[in-house]
Amino acid sequence: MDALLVTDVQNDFCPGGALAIPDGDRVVPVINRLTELFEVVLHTQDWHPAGHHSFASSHKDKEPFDVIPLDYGDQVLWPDHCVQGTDGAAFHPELNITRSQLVLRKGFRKEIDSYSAFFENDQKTVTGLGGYLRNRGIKTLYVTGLAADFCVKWTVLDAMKEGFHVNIVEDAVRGIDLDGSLKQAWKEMLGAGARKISSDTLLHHK
Ligand code: VGL
Ligand code: ZN
Repeated sequence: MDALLVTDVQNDFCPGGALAIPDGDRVVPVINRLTELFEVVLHTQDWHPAGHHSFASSHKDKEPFDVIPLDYGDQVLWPDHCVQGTDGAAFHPELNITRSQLVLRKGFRKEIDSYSAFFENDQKTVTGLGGYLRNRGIKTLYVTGLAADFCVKWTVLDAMKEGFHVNIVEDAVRGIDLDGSLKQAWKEMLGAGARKISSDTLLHHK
């Protein structure tokens, strides 16, 4: 069985949002079309408490996009984004989540960021998604959403480590692209065994 995984299609990652991704909202109609094709549709939602440690505003003399060492490794500092319960954390208003079977929230621990939908950034704390997918007999994921070079990338890499097959829908993702991070992300994801597919191909073969 396969599932469509829709990553972080939230207002703060779309134009006008706190951590806007160029053309981030363009994934919405593509994902809405794909949603109809899948029996299992799952969403993730970046969901930080105010004062989260991944926010530059939580650190003295730091600016958004600075990088600092934390216990678990280097952390990019972000503008405040996806604060629990705010409009910025809400899904894009046109994203069709009616058929969603799971909304997995992540990044809710103040001290630790979570890009991946499987493991938080310490790469040890689990979100429970691996167990959920295994319990449901899901073997293959079609991954979409934001941002291709952060949450999508870490989700894809962890999914493969967890033994799932992964297809990335190339026109259903967009990246932040910090210093070439988008190109690097594709290299890592494809190098680790993920496949790239277009939404058209998927629409015609499913
Ligand atoms: C994300 C940066 C910070 C993402 C989330 O969804 O890719 N990026 N929080
Ligand atoms: Zn975040």
